[in-house]
Amino acid sequence: MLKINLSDTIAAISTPIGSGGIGIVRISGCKAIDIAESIFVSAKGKKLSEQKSHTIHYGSIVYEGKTIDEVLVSIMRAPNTYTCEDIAEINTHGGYRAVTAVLNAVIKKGARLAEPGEFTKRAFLNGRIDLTQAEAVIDIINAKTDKSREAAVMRLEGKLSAEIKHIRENILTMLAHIETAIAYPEHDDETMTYAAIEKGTKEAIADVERLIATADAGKIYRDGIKTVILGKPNVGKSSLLNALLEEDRAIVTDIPGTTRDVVSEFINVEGIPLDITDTAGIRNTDNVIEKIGVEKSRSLAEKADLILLMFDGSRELSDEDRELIELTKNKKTIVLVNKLDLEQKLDIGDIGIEPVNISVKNNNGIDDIYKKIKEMFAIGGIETDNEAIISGERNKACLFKALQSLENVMETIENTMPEDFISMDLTAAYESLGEIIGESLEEDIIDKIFSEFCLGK
Ligand SMILES: Nc1nc2c(ncn2[C@@H]2O[C@H](COP(=O)(O)OP(=O)(O)OP(=O)(O)O)[C@@H](O)[C@H]2O)c(=O)[nH]1
Ligand SMILES: [Mg+2]
Repeated sequence: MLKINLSDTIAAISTPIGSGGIGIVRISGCKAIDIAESIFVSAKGKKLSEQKSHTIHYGSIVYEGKTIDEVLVSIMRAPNTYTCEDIAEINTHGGYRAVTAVLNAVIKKGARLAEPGEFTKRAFLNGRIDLTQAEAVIDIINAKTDKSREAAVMRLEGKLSAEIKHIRENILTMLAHIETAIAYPEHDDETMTYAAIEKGTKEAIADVERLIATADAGKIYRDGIKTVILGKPNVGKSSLLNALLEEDRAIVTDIPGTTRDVVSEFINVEGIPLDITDTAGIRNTDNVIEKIGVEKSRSLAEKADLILLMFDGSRELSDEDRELIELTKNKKTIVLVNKLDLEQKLDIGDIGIEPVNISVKNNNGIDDIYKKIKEMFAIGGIETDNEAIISGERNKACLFKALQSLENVMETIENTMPEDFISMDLTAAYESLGEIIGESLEEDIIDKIFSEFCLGK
């Protein structure tokens, strides 16, 4: 059982730090409305505690005799709020000083500074949302493309939870079946029991496998495809990054060894987020700074999901090029031959992979790169609007654990081992799936999940 103190009232700035149209201080907990009232002077002399739920009030925040800002205060009473608790939101003019001064006053009046994600954590602990939905909130906040956001919204709406619950119900039915068989052996027809369990387990396995199959797409929509542009110096890597971003982000010169530090950006390839990195051209060099850059390029290449391996079509294949082919041979790689506008001297046969021919200078062939990426990651086929997509390593690990337990069940049946074994593994699968929605989870794991949030959410 979780022992988390929900009795105190928490507060935080819920808007980004900086100048903006408005800044919001959010307060949640049983004293939220009283605390807001203690520093609020209504323009019409209203008392917040006497106002209806889900109403907005105009006035000022006054603390220790000084007016801090002109504000609008929204009050929302439990249980129909984000956290299921009383909430007051103070809308200030969005300057850093104004919001922090209001937050300080709120804290002095008895609220505690909220931890990252604590508002959402309360929504979870108060039972309004389950863990897949809470995680979906983080994913919506961090969504890099509309497709990423759509996939997360589906989880927030409970599509993934519904699927997990369906599989768990199936497992529970089987468990009940076994318990009855064990309790009333005289009524037990063993072949019947085994046949029913086998059918149910097969179904559960198929359901879990289907969800696992969405994990790659889920990861891509959430984190983006980690893409690294690799090549020897001067082939046009930084030029390609700039072309993809449609802005002059990286420095381009005709001097080999221009890029020393890595430059990373997100680009949106028809809904697929690409986390793309331009690297220092790889070559043997005595220059200390360049050497560090080259080492970074190598280690980034190791961790990448996708490598755009670039060659200069106007030069013959060099030892550096061959070294790069060797370095990337076990990676998902798209070979690009650049500078198609110049006289071609590169012998493609040497590379052994069908390349995409481009000229960054003339903006030629860039669409072919996009096409190739979509083909390679085959995510055109996953429809974010009608399939639950799992996201995050935690969920994937739980699904794999459940799958393993279900496969153990099948083995037990094949070897006609005692029903107790089946019962044990089904229970394990049931619990692993429960971890996804946040049932039977340890407190520290829950804390870790919510610490990924930003402040004020
Ligand atoms: N003709 C021609 N020149 C190009 C093309 N793409 C890039 N260049 C030129 O090639 C030179 C090198 O380009 P960069 O983008 O700096 O090359 P890089 O691979 O980033 O080089 P390093 O950072 O040194 O590793 C520049 O002078 C570019 O203008 C192309 O498609 N055709
Ligand atoms: Mg460069």
